[in-house]
Amino acid sequence: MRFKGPAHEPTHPLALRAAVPAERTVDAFVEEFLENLNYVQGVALPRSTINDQYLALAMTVRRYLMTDWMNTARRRRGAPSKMVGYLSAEYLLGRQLGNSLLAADLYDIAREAMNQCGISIDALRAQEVEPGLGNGGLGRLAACFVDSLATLDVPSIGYGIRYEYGMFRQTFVDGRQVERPDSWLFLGSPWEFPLPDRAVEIHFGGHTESTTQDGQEITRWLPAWNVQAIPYQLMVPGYRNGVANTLRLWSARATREFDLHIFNSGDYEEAVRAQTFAENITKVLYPEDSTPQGKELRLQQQYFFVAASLKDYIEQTLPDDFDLHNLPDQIIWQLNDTHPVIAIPELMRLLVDEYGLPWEEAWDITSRCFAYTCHTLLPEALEVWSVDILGRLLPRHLEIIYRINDEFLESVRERFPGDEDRVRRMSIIQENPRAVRMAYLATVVGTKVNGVAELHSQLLRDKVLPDFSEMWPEKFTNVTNGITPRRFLRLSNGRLSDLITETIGEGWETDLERLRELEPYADDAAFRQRFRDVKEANKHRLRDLLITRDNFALPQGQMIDVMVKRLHEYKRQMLKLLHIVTLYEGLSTGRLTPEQVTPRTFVFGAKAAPGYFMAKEIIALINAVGKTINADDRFNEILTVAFPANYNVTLAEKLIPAADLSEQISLAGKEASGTGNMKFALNGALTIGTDDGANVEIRQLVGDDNFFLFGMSEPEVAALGEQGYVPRSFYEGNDDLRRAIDLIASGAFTDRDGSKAWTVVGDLLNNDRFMVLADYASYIEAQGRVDAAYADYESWTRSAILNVARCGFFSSDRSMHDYMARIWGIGQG
Ligand code: 26V
Repeated sequence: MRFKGPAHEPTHPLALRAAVPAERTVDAFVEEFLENLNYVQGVALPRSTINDQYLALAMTVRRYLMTDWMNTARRRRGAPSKMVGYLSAEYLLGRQLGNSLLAADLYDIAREAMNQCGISIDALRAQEVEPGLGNGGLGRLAACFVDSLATLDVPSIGYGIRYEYGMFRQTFVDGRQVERPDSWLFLGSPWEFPLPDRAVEIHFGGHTESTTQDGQEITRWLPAWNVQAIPYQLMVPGYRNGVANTLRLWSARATREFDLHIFNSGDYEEAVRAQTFAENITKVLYPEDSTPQGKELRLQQQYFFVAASLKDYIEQTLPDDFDLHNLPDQIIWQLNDTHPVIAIPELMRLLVDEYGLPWEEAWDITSRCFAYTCHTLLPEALEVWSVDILGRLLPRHLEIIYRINDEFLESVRERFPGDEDRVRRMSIIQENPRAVRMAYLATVVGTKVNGVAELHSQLLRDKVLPDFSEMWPEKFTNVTNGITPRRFLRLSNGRLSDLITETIGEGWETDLERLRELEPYADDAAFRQRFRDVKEANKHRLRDLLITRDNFALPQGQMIDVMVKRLHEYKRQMLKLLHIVTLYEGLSTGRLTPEQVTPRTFVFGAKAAPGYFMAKEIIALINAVGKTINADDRFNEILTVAFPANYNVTLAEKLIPAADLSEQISLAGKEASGTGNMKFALNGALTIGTDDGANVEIRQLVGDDNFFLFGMSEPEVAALGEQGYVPRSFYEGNDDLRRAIDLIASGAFTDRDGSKAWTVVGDLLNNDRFMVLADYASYIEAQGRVDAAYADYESWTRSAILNVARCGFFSSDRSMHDYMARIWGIGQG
C-alpha cells in the first residue's frame, strides 16, 4: 500500500487554506475546552471526572499546536532539504500537558480559563501518566534532542516504539523493589494520533533463495511470518516558534491474514495465539538488564521499528520518482546506540533486493546514510546478537552482515598485511560464542561515530574501538550531551526562571549561554537572598509533594543531598550509603557530636533492572539503613534518608530544583556522560563528583571552587586495576570505613540478620569491581569540604549562582548544533 494523499487537488477554498490558529483569549479557550468536554468526551462539566477534564484540556492545547504542526509539514514539503531521521528504541518524554502549554505560550490563558470553570490546572496536570518509554539517560536524551530539533526548526523526524507498557512502576515491599506494570494508556492518551491506514508490513523468519540472472546473483528472502506496524504520531512542539515536528512511534498488530485465519480455521485458539504472538512485539519496554543476550523478542522489536521507519520514509516520504542514489543528500539516520543498528543491513537489503541496485552502489549509499552514537563504556553493555538468533529471525540480514564483514576484513588485510590478530579483533562477527557485534557493524558502516562527552569520546577512541580509530581517525568525533532548558528549567523551576528573566530579560530559554549575564549577580547580596528564597520555596514544594505522594515528611532546614539515576554498581550508590552509615556510626558511638554534622536529608531515587540481583540488594539495604536512621529519634534533626519509590521524569522535575547537592560519583571512566549532573548544576545545586563523563566539562566551566572533586582519575583507576586491586586492604587501612562496613555486616540495619547485608558488603570486600572502597577516603574528605562550604551559606549561594550562570553550554540546542556541524552536514538551524 502506498499512501500519497488525494488523487485530486481539493477545489473548495476552505480546504486549500493554511491552518488557522484558534483565538488566543481566555474566552476562546474556555469555549474550546467545553466543546471538547461535551463533544469529544461526551459529558457536561458538572458531571465530568478529573480525567474527562484533563483529556478535554489536552485536546484544547493540542488544537492550538496542530496548526503549527500542519504548517510546518506544509512548509517543509514546499522546500525540501536534507533531514534527520533519529532512530531510538527509547524516548523518555515526561508529561506532555505542561510542556505543550509552555511551548504554545498558553499557560496563563489556560490557568485562567480553568479557574473560570472552577478547575485547578495543577490537578489536571497531575492526572497525566507520563509516557515512560525509556530506561534512563539514553531515552531522556532522545526526548531532549527532539525538543531541541523542533525549537531549532531542523527538518527531522523521531522514530521509535510505542510500548504498550513502558518503564515499570516501582514499589517497595518491606524495602525491596517490586515491579508493577506501567499501564500508561489505560485512561487514554490524548497526545497520539493513530494512523492505522498508513500501516506497513514487516517480515520475519523463513529462508533465502539465490538464483543467477544474466550472470548476476539475485537473492530473495522468503519470510515465514509478518506483522503490521501501525504508526502513532506525536507532536513535538518547538518553543514558541510556530514549529511542531513529528515523533512517529510504531505499534505491532497482527496482519489481516490472522483475522482470516481465525475466521476460516476451526482452530480458533491457535489463531488467537498467533495474533497475540504478533502483538507481543511492542507490548513492553525491555528494562536494561544484566544480560542483554538471548532476548529474541528484543531483536524483534529493534528490527520491527527500524524496518517500519525506513519503509515509511522511502515509500511514503520520498517522491515516487526519487533516485535512491541521492538518498544521502536527503536523509541522515542517527543511530541512538546499537539498538537500531539492524537498520544498516535493512537498507542494504532494500536497495539490493527490492530496488535492484548493484551491491557496490547500495554500499556507497548506505555508508553515507548512517551515523552512530555510542552511550557506554562498559563492555557488557555493548550489544551482540548470536548468529543463531539473528539467522533464524533475519536470515537475509545475516548474509548481508557476513558479506559486509568479508569485504571489511579484506580491507583490513590490505592495510595491515599479515596482521591476522588484528583481523580477528576487528571482525564484526565474534567467535565463541558466534555473535554479531552491533557496535562494530555501526562503526564500519557509519559515516561518523560519536561519544557523548569529551572524556567518553576519548576513551571510546583509545580503549573501546582503538583499532577502528586507528584505521579511520576522521570518523570519530565527540558531541557532549545536553538537556532541554525548556523542561528542566523553565517548566520545572518556574521560580528560578522568573528570577532569571527579571534579571537578564527574556530569551535565555533558547540562548542558554546568556545565563552568563547572571555572573555579576553572584556578588550581589540582594540577588543572593532572592536566589535562596527560590531554593527554599522549591524545597517546600518538594515537601508538599512527598507528603501526598509518599506520606513522607521531609524535615525543614536540612541540606538536600540528592542522588537520582538508575541503580547500577558502577554509579556507586553504595559510596553514598557508606557516607551515611559513617555519620550514623560516628554519632551513635559519640565519636561525632551533633554539632560536627551538617543536618542533611539524603535523597535517593533509583530503579533497578528486574533481573539485576545486586542492584536490588542495594535498594533493600538503602531502605533498611533509612528505616533505622529515620526511626532513631536521637538524630532526627541531623540525619534523614528519603527514598521515594518510582523515580521518573515527573519526580525529577520536583526534586532537582530543590537540591543543594548533586551526587555524581561513578567510578572514573564508567559513566559515559550523565545528564542528571547537568540538570542539577543548571538548577543551582553544587556537585560532588568524580572526574568522569560530563562532570569533567561541568567542573571546567563552573570552576574548581564551585565543584567538589574527589576520587581517582581514569588513568589512576586503570593503574590500580593493572596492579591488582585488593578492596580488603582499604577496609583494613581505614578505621571509619571498617566501622561502617562492620556495622552493616552486623545486621544493625536488617533486623539483626547480618546475612541479609552480607551479599552487598561481601561483594565490596572480596570483589568491588567499581572500586567503592578505594575512593571512600577521598569521598569522605570531599564531603567534609561540602560541610565546610555549606556553613558559609553566602558563599555557597554564590557558587550555586555561578553554576547556573556557567552551564549554558549544556543546552541540548548546543548539542544539536554540534551534531549538525560535525555529523549531519546540515548547515543552518
Ligand atoms: C546497559 C547495560 C546493559 C547490560 C548491563 C549493564 C548495562 C549498563 C549500562 C547500560 C546502558 C547503556 C546505554 C545508556 O543508557 N547509556 C547512558 O546514556 C546516557 C545518554 O548519553 C549517558 O548520559 C549515560 O552516562 C549513559 O550511561
